[in-house]
Amino acid sequence: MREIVFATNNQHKLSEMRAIIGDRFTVRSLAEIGCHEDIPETADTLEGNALMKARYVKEKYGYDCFADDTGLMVDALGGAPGVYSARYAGPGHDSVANTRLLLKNLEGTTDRSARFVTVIALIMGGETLTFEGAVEGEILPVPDGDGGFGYDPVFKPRESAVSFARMSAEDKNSISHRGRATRKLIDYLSTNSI
Ligand code: ITT
Repeated sequence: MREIVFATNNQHKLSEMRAIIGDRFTVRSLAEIGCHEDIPETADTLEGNALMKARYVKEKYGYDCFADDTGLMVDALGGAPGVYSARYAGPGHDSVANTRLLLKNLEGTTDRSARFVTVIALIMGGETLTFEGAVEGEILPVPDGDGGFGYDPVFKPRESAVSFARMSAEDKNSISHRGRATRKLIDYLSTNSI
């Protein structure tokens, strides 16, 4: 089986990615290659951060790999939290605090439109490529459901009657930002040997 490393410290992302990629490739985690540190992501774009994470693993560990950076862009907040989605409520990755702050900042707002965007950076051989996926939707007034992760309980995709947190993993992956970006990655990997 062909193998590729996914440069993420987020176990939810890893599970989603493995489910989307299925048995086409073996997706190896950072733990499996002995990388246990927090990889810096200090760029001011999703693409910049995805490239930073993938390059870190390639340069320090030597593996071909890919990384994903994801942001939730809310129109009424001028695109925030965007690239700062992971630390919207301050340092750390506390999704409950991030979500609470998001809902507070949207109190009284009628325009709830938003989109999730994922950029995947792939470093393979001498090549560096990026793939993007997005899903349009809206921010619900209160969290709904306990599946998924991160902002899923407050994000309802336009083509769904319920939040990502109420959808099966399969249904989320079929329309999500990550699913869409990953299918472009799969197309590329399938036609270019790894
Ligand atoms: P890595 O950088 O280690 O991959 P991370 O959790 O820091 O993991 P991101 O910076 O890409 O990942 O994530 C930005 C934030 O968006 C973070 O708070 C996530 O919980 C959230 N997020 C990412 N993908 C999501 C999804 O599919 N559904 C809901 N929230 C998501």
